[in-house]
Amino acid sequence: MPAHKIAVIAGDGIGQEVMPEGIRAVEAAAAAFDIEIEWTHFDWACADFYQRHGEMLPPDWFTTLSQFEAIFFGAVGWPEVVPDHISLWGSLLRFRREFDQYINLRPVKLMPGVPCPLAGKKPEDIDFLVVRENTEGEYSDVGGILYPGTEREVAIQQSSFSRLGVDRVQRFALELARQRPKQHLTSATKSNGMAISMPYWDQRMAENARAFPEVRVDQYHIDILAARFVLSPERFDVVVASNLFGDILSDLGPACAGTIGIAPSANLNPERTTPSLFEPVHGSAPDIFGQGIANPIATIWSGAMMLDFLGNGEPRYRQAHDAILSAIEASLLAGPHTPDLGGSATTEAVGNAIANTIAS
Ligand code: GGG
Repeated sequence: MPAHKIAVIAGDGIGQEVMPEGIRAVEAAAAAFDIEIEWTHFDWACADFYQRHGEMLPPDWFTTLSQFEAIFFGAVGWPEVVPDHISLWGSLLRFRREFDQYINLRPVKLMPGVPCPLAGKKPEDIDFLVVRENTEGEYSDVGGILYPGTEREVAIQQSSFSRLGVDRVQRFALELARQRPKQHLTSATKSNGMAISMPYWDQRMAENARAFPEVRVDQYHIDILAARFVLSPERFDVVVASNLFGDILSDLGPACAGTIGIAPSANLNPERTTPSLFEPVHGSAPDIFGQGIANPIATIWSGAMMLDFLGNGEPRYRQAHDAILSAIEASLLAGPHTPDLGGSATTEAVGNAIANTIAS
């Protein structure tokens, strides 16, 4: 088997600190299951690629990255150097949109050993998937400022919900729900307040759901849905949401499950015509960068999702994924723990412990 070619973009802030641990864990699992990975590193970040070039990416980035099967990504954003909307639109959002990674899959799981901020919840109570639309919706750079600098100044921003974009994410979520024991899908909407896009989202949901009669579909307005995440997370199995709603829910969910520091994500092009991208849900966290205390588990778990994706159904890749998940569970139960989980361990110590467990 030729080696899988993976592009690594550690990016900004704690992305630099967690990525070596992500790679270490994936390498340990790959070695245990006879999988070969070839890593190629790219220094595309705010500091200091943007500082030197005035752009987040080189002109040939699309051709360069197209040669890889997947991208392992850390974090983007360093507001001291460049405003966040410039860095996000200059890199991560370009990957998602131009590689048509239209599914952002974000598992939310209360892991054994992680203190849950919600009273009385057990690991079996919080175990669901957020499927976020990843290429359109409220994430938009269409619009402008009218009458700038005057009293009539007005900012206008348009969102877009295409039939193709809405249908493909809803059908992906329906299919995912169909394959799970509970066969339950929750759709996030706000059709009482957003009078065009969200009724359209709901209408397409009703139409798409017809092809999946086994799946029980319900829908909630985003405000009460957020409240239900906190009050009764056991209600959820698969949750499908637009780009912005999905972004918010997939931070809220992991916060309900103890820490965003362990939340993974996969930005998928399900057709595999372009590379998919795997990254922790968290960002660059300038407030803790440089202390070596960032939790590497979100990146390690994202690496496990990447291995599973690379295998495309091949059992040893699933076993490699499962070996990483077991090692994560062992580390969450017995330590060491980084400060977000109440411990004082370093990023490297947690990464070491997980890699050693995988290799043992
Ligand atoms: N590792 C992900 C990351 O750096 N995220 C920064 C961020 O602001 N992302 C927004 C988004 O996922 O839409």
